[in-house]
Amino acid sequence: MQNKQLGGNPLGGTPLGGNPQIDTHNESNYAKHQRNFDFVIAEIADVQAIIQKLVAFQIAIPSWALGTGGTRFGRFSGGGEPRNLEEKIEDVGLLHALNQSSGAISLHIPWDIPKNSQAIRELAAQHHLKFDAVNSNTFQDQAGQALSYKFGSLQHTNKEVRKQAITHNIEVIKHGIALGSESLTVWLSDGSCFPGQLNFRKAFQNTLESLQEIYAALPETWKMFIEYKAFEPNFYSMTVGDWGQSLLYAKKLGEKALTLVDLGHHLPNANIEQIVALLLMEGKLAGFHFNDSKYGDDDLTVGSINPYQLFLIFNELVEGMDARGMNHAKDLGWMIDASHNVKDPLEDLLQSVEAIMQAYTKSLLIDRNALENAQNENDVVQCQEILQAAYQTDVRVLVAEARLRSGAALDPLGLYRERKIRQQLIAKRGQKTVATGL
Ligand code: RM4
Ligand code: MN
Ligand code: MN
Repeated sequence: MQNKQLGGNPLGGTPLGGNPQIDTHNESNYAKHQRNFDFVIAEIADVQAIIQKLVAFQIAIPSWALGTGGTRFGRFSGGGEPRNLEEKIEDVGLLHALNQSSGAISLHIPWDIPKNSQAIRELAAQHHLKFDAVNSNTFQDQAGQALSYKFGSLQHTNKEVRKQAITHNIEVIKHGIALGSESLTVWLSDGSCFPGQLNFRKAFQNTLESLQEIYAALPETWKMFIEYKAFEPNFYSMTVGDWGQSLLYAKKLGEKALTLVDLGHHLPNANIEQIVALLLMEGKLAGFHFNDSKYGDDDLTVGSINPYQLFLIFNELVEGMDARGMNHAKDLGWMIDASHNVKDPLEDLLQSVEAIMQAYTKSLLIDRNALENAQNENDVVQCQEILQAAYQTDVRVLVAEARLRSGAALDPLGLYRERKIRQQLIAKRGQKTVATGL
């Protein structure tokens, strides 16, 4: 098979259509796909409108998810990991060529500082990628850093430490401006590990004042996403520990500040769908970090543990966004935040994107009028039937049809394996490469 390696993409061709390997793959899978599609559309109203929404929907890929995630006990590289930012962009370009739903990359600074922003922008554009939110990092000390974040960053009792963390965030905004990003995500590990360690009120006020300085450096069109997390690495208190605290900061900061929901950052059994509904109602939902979890911030593949919860979240998202006349694809930030030890990261990301697309599709199938009527009648049984009817529908063929129409592969994971892409990456980059990140 011809492999032109255009733009470093092992699939060859350009990501948007005209890709010989994708075309061949789609031709050989087309007949089966069409049979399934004809069967499913007979049952579904507004199929064309749904497919258009799926085509438009894009999920950003974090630059730190392209290597094998480590735990504090070990890290087992899978081989062929991207060695630099350029190769990370190539990997996301590859994902996007395969599914046409991963059209953006989110950078974590300083893990991925662009040396030449213009060249990086051009490379991303070749792969039809945009730059999503930039992420600051004040949860680790970097080599040569003057002051330590051991006892927090924006909350720190020492003004000099706070100043250093503020300066870092402003630097991150500058990198983002150079790349064409339009939002800054702030996730803080600040908090305390033991009772009495921290004055909660002062920690909040210091954090707020620090965030205010960062907020003041945001360009006009930018947003600040404030991500919360219930515990870890601090195990007694987190200074942005839940959506209430995040919302409090966001309200005090102003219009550009919004709350970011990471699915793995709640206490067990939290009703995330209700949180989402209320944040949307307040116009304060920034967007998502998708992943799945069984216990905590597990960062497992989206949909691998609790796909029904993901569907219920999308139910609230679609209902709430439609109520506010929002554009599903553009008005919230959609990003994956997952990374772990045992899967090929690219396969993992293909699975995550697919799970998100399926949950979104199912939520578009919910009979909204019938649900509203059943809710008004307090017909609880019927409410459940309506949700389940959408959830139990096999929508894989609709997601595949959207891919087909946008020039992506009918079966991205199948094609990735068929073409032995990981082996190609190992041949090019080596077996023992280690991507920057966690
Ligand atoms: C945190 C949080 C942030 C991510 C870091 C790597 O738990 O989810 O979003 O940037 O991990
Ligand atoms: Mn996150
Ligand atoms: Mn996390």
